Amino acid sequence: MPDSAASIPGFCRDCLKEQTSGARRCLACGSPRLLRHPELRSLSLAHIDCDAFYASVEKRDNPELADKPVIIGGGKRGVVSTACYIARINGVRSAMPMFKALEACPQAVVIKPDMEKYSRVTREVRAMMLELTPLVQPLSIDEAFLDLSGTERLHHDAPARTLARFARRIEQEVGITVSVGLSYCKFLAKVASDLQKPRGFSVIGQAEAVDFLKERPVTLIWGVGKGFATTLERDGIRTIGQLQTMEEADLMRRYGTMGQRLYRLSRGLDERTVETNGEAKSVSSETTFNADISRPEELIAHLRRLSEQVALRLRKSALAGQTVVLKLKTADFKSRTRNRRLDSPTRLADRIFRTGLRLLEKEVDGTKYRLIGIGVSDLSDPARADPPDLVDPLATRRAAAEDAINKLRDKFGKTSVETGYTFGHRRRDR
Ligand code: DCP
Ligand code: MG
Repeated sequence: MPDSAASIPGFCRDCLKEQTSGARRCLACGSPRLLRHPELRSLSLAHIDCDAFYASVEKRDNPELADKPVIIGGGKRGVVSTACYIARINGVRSAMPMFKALEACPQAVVIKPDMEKYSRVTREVRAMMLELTPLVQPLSIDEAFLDLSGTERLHHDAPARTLARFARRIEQEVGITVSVGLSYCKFLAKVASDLQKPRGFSVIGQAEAVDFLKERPVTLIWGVGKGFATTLERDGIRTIGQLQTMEEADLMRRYGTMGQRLYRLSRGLDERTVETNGEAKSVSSETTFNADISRPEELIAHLRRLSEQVALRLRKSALAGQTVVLKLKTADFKSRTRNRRLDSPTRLADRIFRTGLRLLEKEVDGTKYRLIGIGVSDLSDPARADPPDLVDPLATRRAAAEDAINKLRDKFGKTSVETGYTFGHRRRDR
């Protein structure tokens, strides 16, 4: 530790004692969990994310699991929802097929998700967040942004210390752990919360932002998924540092509005504020095509992918929806929205997809579309979703989807739906 460490503001995350020396351990309690940062007294935008959320809740409720690898998943979908950090050491990851996870970690204890219980914990954690600030923006079942600016007087403490106290309280009173990211903007607060998981607390200050980002991959930037990263890579761009050397006009010419985002976020410029905009009314996903599409099999492939995305977001936000909404925009910018209400709420990609397919069937008449979207509204708690007697076993589900595709095939000829049918093959691979 350099001598100057003594002059950098810092405190102990265990006993909260201010640290006035550059020592490696807390002078009061001996803990090594010290937090020091030049901007520690001024930063106030936080992102908090629970560690291995479902698994931590299960471990809390069964102390025998404490030292064992635990995987949450299975049930209707044969994939891993999450795994505890012990199972992750063995290579288990979220969204991995369960059989692969068990190959990697055969000794793991597998537990089916109990969404009702996790939602309860979410509500508890959220209520405690609201004691810190009214500016809480939940992003999913286990994470939220918090704006703590102006809360010093209320808490008689700087935001950083209030957050450390909060993390300690969650451990003591809820029995799970969280990781905190503290910065001056949403982008870097979210990045920071992921740096030191589990039980992390990372700070990214204004002064270091550009340097911090320089060596990182472009995928760190919000909205840069695998597809867009491939586009960037084709253009020779891999690191955020490369974006930092490019002109805004150039990036916008190449990538449209996304170019502007790349320009700004690569430089740590992010003015988005923490919005408390109430509860979501619908969950949806849409895509605009590069070239207009009329072929059913292409539309179906997009519908399939988007349905998976909607289902993932529903799972992550602990929601289910009862009305499926299909959205189309024609080449001449006319919108078509079609709804169907289900017998029970759903959070399954297959049910969303099949319902969307039935709605889509009536719209494929040679019209060229520039956009397709699928979503669900009438949101509710997932506890009542997809009652087993109403949800077909996998084989019947596949058959139903194939039925619908066959209908289209009858209507438009065999080859027109050949690719749509690959959907059936993909499912079998899982
Ligand atoms: N989840 C899921 N399917 C996924 C990803 C997540 O069902 N593909 C669920 C289970 C997670 C919860 O959402 O516990 C929160 O997601 P996170 O991405 O925050 O993952 P964890 O909290 O499990 O782990 P981490 O410590 O990395 O945050
Ligand atoms: Mg988490």
